[in-house]
Amino acid sequence: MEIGILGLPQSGKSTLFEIMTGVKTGAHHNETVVRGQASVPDERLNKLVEIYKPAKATPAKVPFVDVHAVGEHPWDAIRQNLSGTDGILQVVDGFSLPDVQLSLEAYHKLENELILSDLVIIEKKLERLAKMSKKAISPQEVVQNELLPRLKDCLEAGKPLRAVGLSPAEVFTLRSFSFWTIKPELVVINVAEDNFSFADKLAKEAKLKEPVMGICCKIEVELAGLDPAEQKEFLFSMGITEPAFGRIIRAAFSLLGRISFFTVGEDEVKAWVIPAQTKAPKAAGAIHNDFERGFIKAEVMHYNDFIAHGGSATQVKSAGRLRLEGKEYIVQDGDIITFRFNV
Ligand SMILES: Nc1nc2c(ncn2[C@@H]2O[C@H](COP(=O)(O)OP(=O)(O)OP(=O)(O)O)[C@@H](O)[C@H]2O)c(=O)[nH]1
Ligand SMILES: [Mg+2]
Repeated sequence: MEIGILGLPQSGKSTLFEIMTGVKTGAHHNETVVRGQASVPDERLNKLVEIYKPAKATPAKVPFVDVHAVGEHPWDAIRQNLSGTDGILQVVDGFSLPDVQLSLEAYHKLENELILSDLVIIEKKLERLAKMSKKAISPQEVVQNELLPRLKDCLEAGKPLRAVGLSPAEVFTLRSFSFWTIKPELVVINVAEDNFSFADKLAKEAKLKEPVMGICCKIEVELAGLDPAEQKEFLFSMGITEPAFGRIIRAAFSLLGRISFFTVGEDEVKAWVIPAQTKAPKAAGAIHNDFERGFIKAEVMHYNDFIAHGGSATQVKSAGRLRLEGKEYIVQDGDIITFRFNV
């Protein structure tokens, strides 16, 4: 799961990227994209670490990409760089222009550039297909040829492709195009420190289909520089319950349909990110290919059961809540799993 951070120039993308990943972009200012990893804050992982006291604790990681778009047609140049990106986070300047209409215009300005960039791709492909002989067109292109006109209509109406309501199979057929606007999008309004309610106000008035949330990057930067005790005090004094970091990651998880499961032991307690509805062997494959290849069974207890039974796997077992699951088991958010495999 990788998330690309897009936004108009000087909207606060790099600031947000640095808050999320800790990677300073200053050293990479000549590069159009910079990659980094955000550690997923998860109270459950902290609790498991408290109980197991492992040598190593590893939170789940979510890759983010900071994008610095310049020039005439920047999006076409960046498209391939972000082809593996699962979602887009658009940062909108809500601090220098605390006016709903102006911020919305800023949002749509970038959105329209992305729509236009996708449209050019479709037009080129349709032109090429029209010139090809029937025999030279691959079966996949036949499907694309049927789909693309519908997508073109959508873009020409000023709507992103995610508004078309494509099936997962159709999205799969179109993956080689790396369309911008087919990706799920989270809108993050970068608000001024004295205007927290601005994002809610914008969300209410704009009625976008995409989820909207507010963050004050300036405050979050200050926050990141404090130790945990000072952070708590600072948050309390600002009337904030938690750093925006956690809210953004959770929103991204829900937008992209991701869940976490855990592996535990004396050596390491670790959280893993997988798509919801993943079957046990595939989840095992997130750890190691051999685990998937040689999958036999998954020994599963749910985090909630584990905590309800005093953090004792033995008690979970005697209560009959430790399950042995097979290949068809769909891993649930909060599962604690030991994989049995044979290679
Ligand atoms: N007042 C205020 N300024 C901010 C905030 N967030 C970012 N800035 C300022 O806005 C400017 C741009 O921030 P960046 O994070 O570099 O923005 P960017 O979108 O990465 O910019 P480019 O990569 O140049 O397009 C910097 O001077 C920041 O200090 C904020 O929440 N409040
Ligand atoms: Mg930047």
